[in-house]
Amino acid sequence: MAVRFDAVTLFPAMFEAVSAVGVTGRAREAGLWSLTCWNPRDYTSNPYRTIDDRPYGGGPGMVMIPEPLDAALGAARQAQRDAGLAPRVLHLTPQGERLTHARVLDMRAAMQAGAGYVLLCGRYEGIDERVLVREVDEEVSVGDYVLSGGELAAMAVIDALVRQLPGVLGHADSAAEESFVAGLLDCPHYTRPEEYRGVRVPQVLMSGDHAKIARWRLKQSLARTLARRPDLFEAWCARKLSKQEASILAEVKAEAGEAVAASGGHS
Ligand code: 6GU
Repeated sequence: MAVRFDAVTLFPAMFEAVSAVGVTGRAREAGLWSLTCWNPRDYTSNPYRTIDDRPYGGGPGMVMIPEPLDAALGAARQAQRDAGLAPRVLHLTPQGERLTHARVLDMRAAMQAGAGYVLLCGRYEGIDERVLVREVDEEVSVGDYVLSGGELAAMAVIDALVRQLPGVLGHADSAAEESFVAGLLDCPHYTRPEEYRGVRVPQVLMSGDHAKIARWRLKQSLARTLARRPDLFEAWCARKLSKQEASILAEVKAEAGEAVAASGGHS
């Protein structure tokens, strides 16, 4: 199944990063996904090719004007319909819902069921609200900070989704991914040399005992998640745990408790 994205953007050149390079670049060259950019500037009707104007009510910054955006969106939607897809318009905005692994999998499912995504990338202070109300199906943010435009966020969506398509990652990569898929942070990784600047690779990783290695990795993941992302840790603990998971969890909690006690309750 080939996945198709269309991006409405004033800066199509930015998307070369995700289209041409690395895992996503190779997957695109292999025909697993495609991207077509639609530039609102190409849909302006005035000689200055203006795409923004001052906000009603005053204030700093400029707002993208409706007509060229609507025309670019319409062209992108039509191209998707011509390709047999049902277009969904995804607006990248800090006002959107946070992008999560679960959301990425929902988008993949929609695409596998025949949806295409039109990624609407704003610039300046934003897009005229009347376009958003009429045209947008979903809104996504990539975090609580402000980017200069939706392009980097759109590329984050594309990258995260393309990685989840069958045939994109090799076997080793997919295995490495399992820990975050399980809702935990990843464990530490090591490669040669065995000792680097006085620090040795943990002995267990050289033992060849795969069950023991898996147990160690899960314990590392849990300890890190507890320390750095208590929200994810709570959610993981609330699942139904296997005997082994429960036993590792008990160890991690005990050791975290000891660490707190040893610091006199200060972190
Ligand atoms: Cl989706 N867009 C912009 N402009 N800034 C953001 C963002 C999106 N997500 C976080 N910051």
